[in-house]
Amino acid sequence: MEHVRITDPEIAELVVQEIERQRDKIRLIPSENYVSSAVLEVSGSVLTNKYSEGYSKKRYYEGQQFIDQIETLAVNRAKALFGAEAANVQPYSGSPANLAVYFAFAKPGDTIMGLALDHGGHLTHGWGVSITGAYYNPVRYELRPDTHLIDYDMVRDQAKKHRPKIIMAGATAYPRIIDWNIFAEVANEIDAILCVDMAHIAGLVAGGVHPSPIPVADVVTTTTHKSLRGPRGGMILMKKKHRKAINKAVFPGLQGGPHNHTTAGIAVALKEAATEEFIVYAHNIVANAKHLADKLNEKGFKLVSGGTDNHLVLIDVSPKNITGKVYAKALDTAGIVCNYNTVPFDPRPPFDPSGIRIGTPAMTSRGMGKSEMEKLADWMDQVAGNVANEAELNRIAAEVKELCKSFPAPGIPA
Ligand code: DSN
Repeated sequence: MEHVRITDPEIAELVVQEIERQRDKIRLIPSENYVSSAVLEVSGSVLTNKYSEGYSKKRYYEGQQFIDQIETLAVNRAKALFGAEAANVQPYSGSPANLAVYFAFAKPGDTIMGLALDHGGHLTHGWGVSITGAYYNPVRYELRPDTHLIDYDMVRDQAKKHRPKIIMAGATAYPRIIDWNIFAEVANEIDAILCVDMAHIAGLVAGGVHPSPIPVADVVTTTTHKSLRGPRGGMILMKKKHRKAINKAVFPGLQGGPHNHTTAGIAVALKEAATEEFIVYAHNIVANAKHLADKLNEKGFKLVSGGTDNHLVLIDVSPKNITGKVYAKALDTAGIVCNYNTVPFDPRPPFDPSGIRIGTPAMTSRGMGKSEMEKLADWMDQVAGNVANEAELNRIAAEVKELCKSFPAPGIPA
């Protein structure tokens, strides 16, 4: 902060406070993580000064001697890590990546199909308030009311009835493994494009703890900053036959110049994700989530689908006689950060729903393991019984801070 402290002390101070917050709290938002110092370095580099509309060797501006090499490295590493035939690393994030897919394969008014937002899907899977719900004709599939697992019969029935151009698979709040093969069969039956949005689980796929959608999907979109542990950005992996259409949709269809500092950060993160260490990390994310889920179950928490297969746990806190929002805010005061979330078939509104969503990618990056998950479950239970007890929440926050000291976060000075 040495330079910004002089130019803009106000912003410098706020950044320092955010560093301390990330250092001192247990971060359980399942879409967040800690990137390495190497990723931070290139993300904050002079690459931010360069415009590079186009693709390697085919740009609209000169001076691409090094940017071309950086982008080519990122593309090649993405293809190698995920076994993809082609990759585009330019989408600014997950939503633009999904938009590019719609733009490539559908016209406004065409039917698209995705998992309903209130059942764990994303806004860009055709939800009404999103451009994807407004410009296309969205149809939804849901979870089964008895198991809270994806209703694959409904996927098939809806697809046959509405014949969407694009089927979107993937979720933002689904704790179980998704069967990509069923989606691929259905897409084949109606000649639709299958797009898998693997944003939440990209790191798990890279580490071999979630089946990969790459062999069966036409295109796979992802953010790069969740379990994959890269900078904030997006990627599209695809079959070779779709490369032209997707590249055209990203640029010039949807975006201008790529964010080269992010592209370099993605390249570095992909190199990190191709290591043995990352495979161990991915396995630990899931082991931690399962252990935390078991401990929460023992304490009488009601988990959606009963537990987890991945990095994420969705909890219905209504049996504890609190709402998700009240609980999430109390947890935050106690130094444990999550987000409130609807649960399937939630009678409550999204801004004050019945559940919270937690996940283990960030705390696993700090090296936390089984015994820390047990402590965490204890604290979460104590918070649930003391949501209005400021003194108790502050006591827990102090204990959380003390624990965090033993687990330095990547990219953050101790
Ligand atoms: N905001 C992301 C999440 O938290 O899941 C999805 O884009």
